[in-house]
Amino acid sequence: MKHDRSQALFEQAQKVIPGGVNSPVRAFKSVGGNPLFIKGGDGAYVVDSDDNRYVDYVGAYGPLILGHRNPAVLAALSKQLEAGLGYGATTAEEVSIAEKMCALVPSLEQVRLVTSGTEATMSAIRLARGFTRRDLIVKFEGCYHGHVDGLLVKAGSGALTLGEPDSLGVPKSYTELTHVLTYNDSEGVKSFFKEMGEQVACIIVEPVAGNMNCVPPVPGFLETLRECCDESGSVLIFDEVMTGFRVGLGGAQAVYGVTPDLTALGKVIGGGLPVGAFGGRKDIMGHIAPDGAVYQAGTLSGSPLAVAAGLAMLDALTAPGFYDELTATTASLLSGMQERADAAGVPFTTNQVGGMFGCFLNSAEKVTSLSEVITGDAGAFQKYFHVMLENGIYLAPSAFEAGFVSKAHGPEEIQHTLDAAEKAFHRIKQSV
Ligand code: KE4
Repeated sequence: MKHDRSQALFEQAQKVIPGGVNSPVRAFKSVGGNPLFIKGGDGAYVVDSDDNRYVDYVGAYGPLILGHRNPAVLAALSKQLEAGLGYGATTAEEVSIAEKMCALVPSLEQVRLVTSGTEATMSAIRLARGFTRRDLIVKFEGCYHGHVDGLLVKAGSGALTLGEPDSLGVPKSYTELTHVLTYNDSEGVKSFFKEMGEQVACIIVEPVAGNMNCVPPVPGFLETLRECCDESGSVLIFDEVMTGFRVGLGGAQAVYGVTPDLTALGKVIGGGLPVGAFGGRKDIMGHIAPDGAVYQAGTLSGSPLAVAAGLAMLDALTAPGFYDELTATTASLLSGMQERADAAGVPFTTNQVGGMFGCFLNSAEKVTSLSEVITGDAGAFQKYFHVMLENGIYLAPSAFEAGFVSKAHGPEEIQHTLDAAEKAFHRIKQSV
């Protein structure tokens, strides 16, 4: 495959954009080589600036669960374009999408729209602190909740990818209020809360971790967080920016049957347009301005275009059998890859929840912790990534990102992926 145009664009981009990218994980830093410049997408495919076509498992990092340029989403957007782009005022459609989200997501009694996942988690934490009048927060190592100052502590996603899980520019006084525990370590959470619970404003957790690759909760973990928060009066926040409407219609909270007090959402609800949301118990949300004393605002919150796309998405997601089919397609992909890795004698294991998955080049039975994720063979991942890319499969350029299947991925795309995977595993085997 030729990448001359992407190469030229990258050189041009680096002159005017830091690192040549508008988000670090796109930079290919951990896999080597230069980032692709994507010029379009269609269904399960993206096309780069050199007209190379790839089966896409990034899906804009989760939003494109219907695939690129879904006709219903495009129709809703073109209808909205006829009316207007934004008003700085409330619209009937914002009420409709709030009603739909509250009907679908168990914890939502009220919800406010914002413009990114970072804004959603930042607002939820401020609200939890205002509601409890406490300052301490708890997060988990390897979880990423956006680039909120106080959460860039042992964070995942791009922070982990670049090997900088903490960030310069964040005052120590901010991170001293953030306690980092180990994901899936229920006993560790219990002992921390026994000592400090009364001081904790909130726990924020990815109910399925997707920023240290895909690591589902072990049985009892989410229930432990719920119990600890109930006993200590802390607020339980599920960061479902990635898992919301991705792992199931009601999100991870519906899949696992644990209801948080607040939920952060994003990605899928905007269908690829800038959106986020936070919501939950009415007695907590009532503290948000203008009714309450916790301030939160946004010029583009509830953007009519994002809301139009989101409403079209939610309609499609409520179709009977949508998640059964998405889950089955994802499972067939992963079982096929496991077969080919085993046949090649390459250590390989996978995780899956709904239409979200993780592939690990290591020999753990099942990866349940960050420590197991980072034991993965980085060199093998680089080979895997580039052989897949050269064979027309676009994966996230990081061993710490989850993969996403869309409704547009069918048997042809799965077979194409498995054929590429077979080549990748044999390349890894040859280089051992
Ligand atoms: P944004 O501010 O990037 O919209 O959302 C932040 C965020 C919050 N919570 C979770 C669970 C998230 O996964 C994210 C963002 N996810 C990453 C991908 N792992 C975004 C990709 C990027 O940073 O470019």
